[in-house]
Amino acid sequence: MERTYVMIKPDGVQRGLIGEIIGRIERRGLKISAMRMNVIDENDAKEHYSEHCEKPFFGSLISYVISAPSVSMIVEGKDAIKSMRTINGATNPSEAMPGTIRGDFALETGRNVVHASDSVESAEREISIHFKDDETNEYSRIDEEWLY
Ligand code: RTP
Ligand code: MG
Repeated sequence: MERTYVMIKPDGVQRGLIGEIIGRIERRGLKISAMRMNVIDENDAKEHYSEHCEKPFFGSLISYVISAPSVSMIVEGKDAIKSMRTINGATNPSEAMPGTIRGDFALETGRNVVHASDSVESAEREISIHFKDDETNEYSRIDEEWLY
């Protein structure tokens, strides 16, 4: 099993899309093992997006991500990293397929509703930025035996 870090960004929270997004993750069969709503600390946001620190959009990306509360989650399951990226859709919503979160709910790259880690290394790095070890939960989903 793999785990990944998922964020419902401030626009997703402010547009009332939390339930919609969590519903899609749960219905797919992925398991949410940690979840929190908070305004992300500015230094944590900069650390989270450090790969983009030289990009022209870095400043606006950081202000956007800390502009209001976001929802942070650890999501687990088979190929969780790739599956979550597929559920989210392309970074630029105009290229995101209908049926994906970005393809159904977004128009702008700078307001694209959700984040998910892009590799095993990114997932572990991002989880350690946003969660302490004792914030994760172990439990069985009742449908696990049909999913796997
Ligand atoms: P994310 O990290 O948020 O899941 O998005 P991603 O992997 O699909 O895309 P990434 O390249 O990592 O970009 C991170 C976020 O930066 C904003 N962005 N703005 N040209 C632009 O103005 C631009 N490019 C990227 C987006 O919010 C993107 O999700
Ligand atoms: Mg990314």
